[in-house]
Amino acid sequence: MRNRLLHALSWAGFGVLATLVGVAAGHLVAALTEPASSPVLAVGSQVIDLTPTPLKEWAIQQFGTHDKTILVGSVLLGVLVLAAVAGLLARRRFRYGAALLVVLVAIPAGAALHRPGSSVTDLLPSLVAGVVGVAALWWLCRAAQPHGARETPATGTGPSRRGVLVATGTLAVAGAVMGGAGRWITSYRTRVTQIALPDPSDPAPAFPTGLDRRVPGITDFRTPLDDFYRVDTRLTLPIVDADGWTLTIDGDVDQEVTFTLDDLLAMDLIERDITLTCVSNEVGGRYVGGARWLGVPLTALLAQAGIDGTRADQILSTDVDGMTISTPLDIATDGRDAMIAVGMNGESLRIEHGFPARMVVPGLYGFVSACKWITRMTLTTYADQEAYWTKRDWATDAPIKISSRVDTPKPLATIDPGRTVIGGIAWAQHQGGIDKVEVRVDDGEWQEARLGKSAGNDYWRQWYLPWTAESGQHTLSSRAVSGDGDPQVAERATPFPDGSSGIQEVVVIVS
Ligand SMILES: Nc1nc2c(c(=O)[nH]1)N[C@H]1C(S)=C(S)[C@@H](COP(=O)(O)O)O[C@H]1N2
Ligand SMILES: [Mo]
Repeated sequence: MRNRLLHALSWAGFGVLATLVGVAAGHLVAALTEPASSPVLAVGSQVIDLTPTPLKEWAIQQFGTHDKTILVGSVLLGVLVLAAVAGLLARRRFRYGAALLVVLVAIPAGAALHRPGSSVTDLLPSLVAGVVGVAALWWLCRAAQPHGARETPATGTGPSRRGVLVATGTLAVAGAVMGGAGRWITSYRTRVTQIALPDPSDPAPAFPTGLDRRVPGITDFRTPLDDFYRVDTRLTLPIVDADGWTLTIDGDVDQEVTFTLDDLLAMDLIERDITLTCVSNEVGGRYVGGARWLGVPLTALLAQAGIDGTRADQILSTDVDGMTISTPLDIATDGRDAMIAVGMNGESLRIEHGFPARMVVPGLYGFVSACKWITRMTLTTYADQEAYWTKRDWATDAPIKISSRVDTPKPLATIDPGRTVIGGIAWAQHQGGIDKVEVRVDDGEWQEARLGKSAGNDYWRQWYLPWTAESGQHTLSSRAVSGDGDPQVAERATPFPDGSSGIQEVVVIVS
């Protein structure tokens, strides 16, 4: 009985091993061609695109930046369960198992073809995965049933233990090598590339000193690139060649124009401090970051295409892979510092932040303004064309809501009684910046916090309040008022469809 179970398990294992080797081979081929077409990633991306918005929001809230790891892990787990079944089928008849594997690869093949901007060559990784997987399964079957026996006797040592060991060992090593090589090649191809950035013709003023040192635990006044949040629909970074990259403006314009990166770098550049915020940020969340951006004013580019007579009400931006983001044209051209950015904190953009160029529009959430890896801006109407998130029922007009966050003490921290500091950050981009922040301990009065220096109306502001902590459990809250005089809205709202609101409550233990 026990022997039988072990036997069945080892066949399930054959299916899993054969599939893993196939997936690794597919991953390697994808790394050399188009990383996003790797079997598991292609399926994962398809899942992202098909997931209903509420479920996606739930996953982002639940797993934060790990949501993608968990997604890929779940897809892989599902594949491996089916792979085990394929192994069990192969024990009866190799053909059955092989057939299931072929069905299994058809899914990523379809998904890879379904990606925007995909080509037939994107089928290659899935094809290779299928061929290698089936071949590996065949080898394992042969090793386990050298005489073509369909059913091995439940007793006895089983045929060719050595053959099985050689096959499993070789396949495991081959799988690991191919998988590792695929990873390495992908990370090599998406490594940081620096382009020489010219000086801005319109530089930002000297950056004020923040409270970074004075208030331990407070958010850096300028977010280091390594810490800057990243939100996008991608599972892999795109491979963009700066030399071949172009940005085209088309649609309802006087004339279509196309810029190379050198064209952009030769134009007058502005430098601005702007705080980016994601609509998926919950009150108190981490999807917000402040940086110094270098770029070409959007209006300078639009002027070259000519938009005076346009009937367009949106700019539909398209990225290297065909992903689309809409931006209200009137807001983008109302005089604010909207730009096509090529630099961030004095460096060229990191790949994850849109290398070589992206849009930045102060005051609008990223999903309606901050298209990364941008290649096209189409002047069109909301009635005519829908962007990725518009199709998923998100708002099209989405100004960033005034918000504040307690950085220190951390939620559920245990701190010593006595003198300490409550500190954090608040933002009201393009609404006059932050004028006032108030802090409340438990049910006490709202007390006015001290503000750090201002880096402009489009940038967040640090704040702190000295506090004498008494033993017990306490709830800390903050609320902000914008320079335009509007208060942070206390009424709770979820991120969907146009951004969260509410007052954060941080519980700490003083003992
Ligand atoms: N091409 C592309 N651009 C994109 C996205 C995306 O998924 N694809 N996500 C947007 C969202 S939702 C946000 S909040 C910002 C985040 O920019 P960051 O990752 O540089 O912080 O990028 C925006 N630009
Ligand atoms: Mo976002």
